[in-house]
Amino acid sequence: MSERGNDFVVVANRLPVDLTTAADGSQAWTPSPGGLVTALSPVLEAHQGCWVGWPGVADAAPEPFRTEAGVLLHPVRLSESDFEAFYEGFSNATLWPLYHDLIVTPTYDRDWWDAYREVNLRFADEVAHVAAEGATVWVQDYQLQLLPGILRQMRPDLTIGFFLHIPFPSPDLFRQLPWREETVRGILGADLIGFHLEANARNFLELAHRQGLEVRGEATTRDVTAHISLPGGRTVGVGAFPISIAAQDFGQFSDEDKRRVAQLRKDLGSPKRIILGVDRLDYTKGILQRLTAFEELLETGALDPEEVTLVQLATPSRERLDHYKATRSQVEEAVGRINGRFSRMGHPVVHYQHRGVPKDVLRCYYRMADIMLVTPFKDGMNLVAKEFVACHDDGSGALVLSEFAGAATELDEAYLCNPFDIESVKRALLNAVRALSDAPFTTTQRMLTMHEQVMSHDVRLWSQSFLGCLRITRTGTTSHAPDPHGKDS
Ligand code: GDG
Repeated sequence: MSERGNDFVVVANRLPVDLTTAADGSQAWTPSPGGLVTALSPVLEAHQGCWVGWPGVADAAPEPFRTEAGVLLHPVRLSESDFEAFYEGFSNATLWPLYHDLIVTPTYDRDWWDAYREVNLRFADEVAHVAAEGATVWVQDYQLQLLPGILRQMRPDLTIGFFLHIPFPSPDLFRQLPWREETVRGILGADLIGFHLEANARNFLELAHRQGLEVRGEATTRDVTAHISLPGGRTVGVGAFPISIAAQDFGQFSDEDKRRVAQLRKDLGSPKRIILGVDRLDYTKGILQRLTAFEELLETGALDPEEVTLVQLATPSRERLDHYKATRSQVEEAVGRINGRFSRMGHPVVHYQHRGVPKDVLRCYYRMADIMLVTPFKDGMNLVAKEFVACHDDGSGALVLSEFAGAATELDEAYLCNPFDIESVKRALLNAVRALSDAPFTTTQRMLTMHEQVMSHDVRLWSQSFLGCLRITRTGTTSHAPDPHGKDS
């Protein structure tokens, strides 16, 4: 199998594979398609594409292999200590809290930074190995911010895009980072830098301006009208590209699915209203705050425990980090307390599950829920909000959404709230509950408007618009940036 000569390379911290164990104990690597895979598959497939990433298990790496659709998966090996310092440490205990506006205090550790640099270098070596002359490389997310700069040095022939999936903070926060110049230099190795929101892009442009670089134009959405000029003459485009979901995959409900939805409702005791939360168990997601709001509404009698049930699905995440352990304890304590106060035997008012569910089951939960509670303190986009909306093509249901989620820019027909203000969360939740009974025409209109927005702005549009702009940014050079429609191969 030829590993060189890939015209289009995606690089992400994680490879889209899982290590699965069969009944006989044998282990195999199996592709695990997620949103990013769905978005990029047409381009990857049309261009002999290659995906470079860590397979998710320390000190193990399968041989490179092709998926059924012909995409080459190329693993990068990380040791247990790389995982601790690069991934858990610098990525998730330094950058994650800093970029989410200091919801918890970031740790600045020099050894973690060394590991971050070293792992970015390793990724760059692997990419340089698999990318064809003049190939396009699309680097994903905060774990790999140095990669564009390193690759630019190693392989000036490449067209490089970089997309950040989490928020980019204001320059006043960012300047805390002891390695801020090197980080910005790394990102600026790209030809095009994409953020979810114009506000994130503006933060980056402001930072570049403060570092003395020439900035021209304003950031816009799905377009490149802002540019940063670097000493030496290279120009970098900056724009907003709001990510979305494979909307079609969520919205289609067969009769079998509908029976499943009805059964789920029955399993919960057929309450009048079901409120749902679905999150990775992360302190940015505001799970405790939404539980507190729910508890206070039960306490005052604004909500009746005989009529409402809250279901919280919390997928385990970054479980070895202290802030994540603390968040889990607080959430589970609140669930226990609320149930202790307001449940009857056999009828808990909060159903809590600390494990994931398969995607086809998750769709049924979304469809079953009357109200979706999405209350992050800060979120780059939040796909859960869009997935819920995609599952309500009939206009049923209502979305309570934090103003601090990127999705609020597009889903402004949601019941918006400020998660830092419990009264605001209570108000939005109560308004949604009441509107479903008192103003069904309004709630239907609001949901249908959001549904139309999500269906017409899916993840395909995201990847097409980014890659289209990347092509334009490199126009006049020897770029072979792929046609985003996958037709030019
Ligand atoms: C980062 C940014 C940005 C959750 N529980 C289950 C499950 N999920 C899936 C959801 C959704 C995904 O996980 C979570 O995506 P979010 O966007 O909500 O949040 P992050 O994980 O923080 O993602 C975020 C995103 O990157 C993309 O750029 O939107 O702002 O933080 O797709 O469906 N899936 C299954 N079972 C579960 O129990 N199958």
